Amino acid sequence: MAPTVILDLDGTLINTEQLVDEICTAVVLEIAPRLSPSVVHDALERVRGMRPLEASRALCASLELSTLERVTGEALLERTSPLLDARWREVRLMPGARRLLEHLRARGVPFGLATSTPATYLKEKMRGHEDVLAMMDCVVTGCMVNRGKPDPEIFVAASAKLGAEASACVVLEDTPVGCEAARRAGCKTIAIPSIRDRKCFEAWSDVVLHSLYDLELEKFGLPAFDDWLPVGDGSADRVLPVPTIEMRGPVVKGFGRGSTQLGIPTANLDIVPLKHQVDSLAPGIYLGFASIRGETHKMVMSIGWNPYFDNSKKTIEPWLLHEFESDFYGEELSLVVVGYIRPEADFTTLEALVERIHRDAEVARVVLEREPFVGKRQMLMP
Ligand code: ADP
Ligand code: RBF
Ligand code: MG
Repeated sequence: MAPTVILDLDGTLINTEQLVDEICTAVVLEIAPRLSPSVVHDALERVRGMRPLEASRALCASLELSTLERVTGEALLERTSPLLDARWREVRLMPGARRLLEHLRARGVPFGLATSTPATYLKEKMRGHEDVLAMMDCVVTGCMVNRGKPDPEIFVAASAKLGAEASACVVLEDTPVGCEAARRAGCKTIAIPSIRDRKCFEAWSDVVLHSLYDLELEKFGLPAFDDWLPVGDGSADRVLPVPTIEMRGPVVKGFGRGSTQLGIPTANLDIVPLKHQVDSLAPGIYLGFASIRGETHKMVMSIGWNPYFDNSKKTIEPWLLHEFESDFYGEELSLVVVGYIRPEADFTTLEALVERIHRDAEVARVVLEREPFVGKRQMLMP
């Protein structure tokens, strides 16, 4: 039987998780100022993927809001819902979501949505992305099942609607409860965690990825993506063209270890004013062009948490492939990001990390001379 795909929505196809975290944390801290934001954040990560009322109840229970503040799951939801409703329109598609759906559609692979979101929120969340919803061969919402994730019911229902055996379905999920539900339904499960703890996915997933860019569909009997460009010369390296993203800002101080520890200086940008651009790019290693002091250079950059150093703060770190006479802290740097190379990796040694970054630079030196990348260089011309 030809494989079929079932997709989760929040955190998998659309980027709702930061918004939900922001609003829920603010409301919970208003109710219980005794709590720290990081405790609330961890509790929120544990309820991700559940239906709203179940998530709200579980949150109240784990933070003892019901016993200490006398607040029920229903009452908490009544406070968070209108705040979220007012802001769903800010929600954007996850990087790589449109590419995935368009690829599946072009190859005739049936796919549907299995979301804990009730139908009433779904329209609001998908405002501006109606075409994405319209592409689905079926939609199963949280209000169409008796039991929510981690119960398998929603994936059993979605596979039945798609006319497929659960074992022929490949599920994409970002939460542990979602992966558990999919696995228990008998589906193959691809985890793309939207929470920091990746270990808890292992029991329920066939593979744990970093982003939709890292999907290797052929490993699940699905047609492979055909937009990766080989670097050539017998190397296994390849580059994925991505929608062009421009960023600019003054160069800020980083962790102060790029040049000293790695011999690889990276000119960090402040991510706060660049939130939209950063959200448009999955964490990972990219290539593009950088302009500083009136000149344009090739660059490779990392966006993310640098697993080797286990940073808790996301950074944007471009290494400009040029020798400079002096530092340029505080000076205006412009970037155009054009291609994706690989996910951020953890390495057992510093030497392995450095060697890999030099290989990324070599890839950039070669492919940035070619279309479709070379033409993007002029986006940085004054
Ligand atoms: P930090 O942790 O403060 O980013 P780094 O050791 O990574 O420190 O050094 C980065 C600084 O080095 C940049 O801010 C920039 O001023 C300077 N620099 C010099 N050459 C380069 C280069 N080729 N690419 C990026 N930054 C460079
Ligand atoms: N850090 C990681 O922990 N894992 C990586 O795979 C990784 N790849 C990188 C690739 C490039 C092209 C660059 C410029 C940096 C990369 N880094 C990676 C980040 C590196 O750890 C960072 O520059 C140092 O932490 C210095 O701040
Ligand atoms: Mg740096």
